[in-house]
Amino acid sequence: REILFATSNQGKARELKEAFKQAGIDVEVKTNADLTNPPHPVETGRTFEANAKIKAHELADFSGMLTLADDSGLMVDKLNGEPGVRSARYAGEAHNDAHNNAKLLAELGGVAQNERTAKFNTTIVASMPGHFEQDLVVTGQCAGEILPGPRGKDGFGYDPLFYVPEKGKTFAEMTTDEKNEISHRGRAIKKLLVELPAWLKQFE
Ligand code: ITT
Repeated sequence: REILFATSNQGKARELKEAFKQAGIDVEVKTNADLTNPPHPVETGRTFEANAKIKAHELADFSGMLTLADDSGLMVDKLNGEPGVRSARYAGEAHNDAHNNAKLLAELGGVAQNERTAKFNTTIVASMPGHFEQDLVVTGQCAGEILPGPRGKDGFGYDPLFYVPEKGKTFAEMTTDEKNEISHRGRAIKKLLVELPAWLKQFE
């Protein structure tokens, strides 16, 4: 059994593969990197769900495979929820973690630590080719704070700046398993794995 995870982000792919492995799910997870000349969906939606559907549908049509897509973002309270759905292109279209993190720190310059609260959201869509009206949608969130500087070497994206008070660590100071236990993506994947078996039955 094979499933396509419609992502070009290797950090997301690592986390999903690890979560599936931990749950004992015996499927082979492919990503865009395993396809020849895959399309590059333009994320024009105004919500995580809309953007996840754009990615899931384009790649399901292209591949003919059962397809998952993940649209995620960081919402910072002091920045009125920014960067939100624009998290990947916060510092400009050339999607670069270092520039995005630098911009986030600059925007929060001078803001006291107790006002640097934020949360991550992940929305995952599962799409069966030809049955997009029956998409499965799950979400997960995780609350934390934006540190004044990076901590940790693991993870990806905004992870070195995202501190989880209950754990006393940033996401970049956690192993993939530790991050999955509490993260927005880990929580969304847990819901997905609960709902997927019944959802799949309708296509048998
Ligand atoms: P795909 O669309 O190909 O899946 P992407 O990186 O463009 O990959 P998004 O559109 O969902 O993904 O953009 C999310 C942005 O938020 C991007 O800059 C990520 O680096 C960042 N991000 C997402 N999940 C994250 C996480 O768990 N930790 C840190 N940063 C994360």
